[in-house]
Amino acid sequence: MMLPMKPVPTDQQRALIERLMNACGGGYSPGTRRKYYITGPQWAAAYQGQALFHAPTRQPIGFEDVIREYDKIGIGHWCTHDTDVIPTESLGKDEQANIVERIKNALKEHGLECSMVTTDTFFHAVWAASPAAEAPEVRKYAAWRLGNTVKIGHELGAKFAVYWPGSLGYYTQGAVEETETLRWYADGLNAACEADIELAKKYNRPTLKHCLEAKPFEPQAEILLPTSDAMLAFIGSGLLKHPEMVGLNPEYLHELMWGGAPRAALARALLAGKLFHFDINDGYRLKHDVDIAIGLVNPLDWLNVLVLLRSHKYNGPFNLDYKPPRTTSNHGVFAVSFPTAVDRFITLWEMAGEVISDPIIREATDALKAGGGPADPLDVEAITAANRELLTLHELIAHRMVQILVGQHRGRTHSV
Ligand code: GLT
Ligand code: MN
Ligand code: MN
Repeated sequence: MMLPMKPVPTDQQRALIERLMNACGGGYSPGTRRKYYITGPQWAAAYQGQALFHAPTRQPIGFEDVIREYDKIGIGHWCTHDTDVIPTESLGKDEQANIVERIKNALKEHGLECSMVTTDTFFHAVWAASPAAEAPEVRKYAAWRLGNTVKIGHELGAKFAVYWPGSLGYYTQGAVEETETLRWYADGLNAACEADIELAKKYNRPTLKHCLEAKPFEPQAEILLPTSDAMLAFIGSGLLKHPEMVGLNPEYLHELMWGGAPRAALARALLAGKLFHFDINDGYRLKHDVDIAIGLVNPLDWLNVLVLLRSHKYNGPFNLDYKPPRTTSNHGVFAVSFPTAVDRFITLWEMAGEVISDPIIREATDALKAGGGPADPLDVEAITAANRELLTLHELIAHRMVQILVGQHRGRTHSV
């Protein structure tokens, strides 16, 4: 009979975590991790576990510590909201310049690059009626905030600006006229693009890639741009002055949340030439934004997503936009959450390469595309019969992908 384990004294708990992490194996070196365009958000590492209904479980942590820990792990890029690092009341003031200088130094010291900047247009009370509110002063302030973030982006060497519209929507219908609000939202993006064109000249840099991020259910009851497809339509609506500067930052979970297939959403963005940036995480359909780390819920779906992106040579950032669970400690965030998330991404990326070159999948796919060659191309029965056996390959391909996912393609079999 197994004896129950003795309580683990607090001063031995970190050592236990380290020992079990080592026992897990399968980790990559920081050097290997840095070869991937993986970006680490300030807000993900600094998240204290204070989801709705929850008190924080972790201590606050500043950007200097986050950048240092990302360096140790081998996460080569960092990104931030304006107010993750600069207090709202200091934006645009001398303190902003001082903080930007400190960020530059920390990035330089640790050999990280700032990949992306984003404006927080959801937390402060000023955004209660959205950044595209009726009051012109709110919209003017929003336009200023977006331009100020673009400026910070240029100063830090970023290539991307992300826009999650946050509270663009409503709780009760009728007060908001949707077409008017969307026009106002477009005005904000136009102001950001125009500011960018000027700033890019001043700093002698290319303009940023401006990426819209959709989320279907939060933080309003109804969202005006709830999906990546809605955003594609918005980019093509004629409201944007520089639609060529604007693309998408889809988030895996945000597409899954509304019941979509993330891989199909990404495919539509690829076809439109708008897949600029990608937030990687995991979670469940038709639930709130749980932001679980990549591959912990849907590894097979993730493998499929990466097959699509690898085969289309997507070369933008993979942004670790997830929230370490509130059961994880401050130590655990950097000892377990981030290294394991990065390593699952790399493993799945490598597996996607195996799927693409797998001789069985390749032959099966080629055979499906060759078809059965019916004698009479207008005879519906003959066409159906010619493909009847071949179509079994759909299921065989799915089986093969699971084999690759669990390592059975390398001869691993399971016995009781
Ligand atoms: C917020 C949202 C994320 C976005 C961030 C960028 S803010 O945490 O839930 O999905 O990517 O603004
Ligand atoms: Mn996101
Ligand atoms: Mn999310």
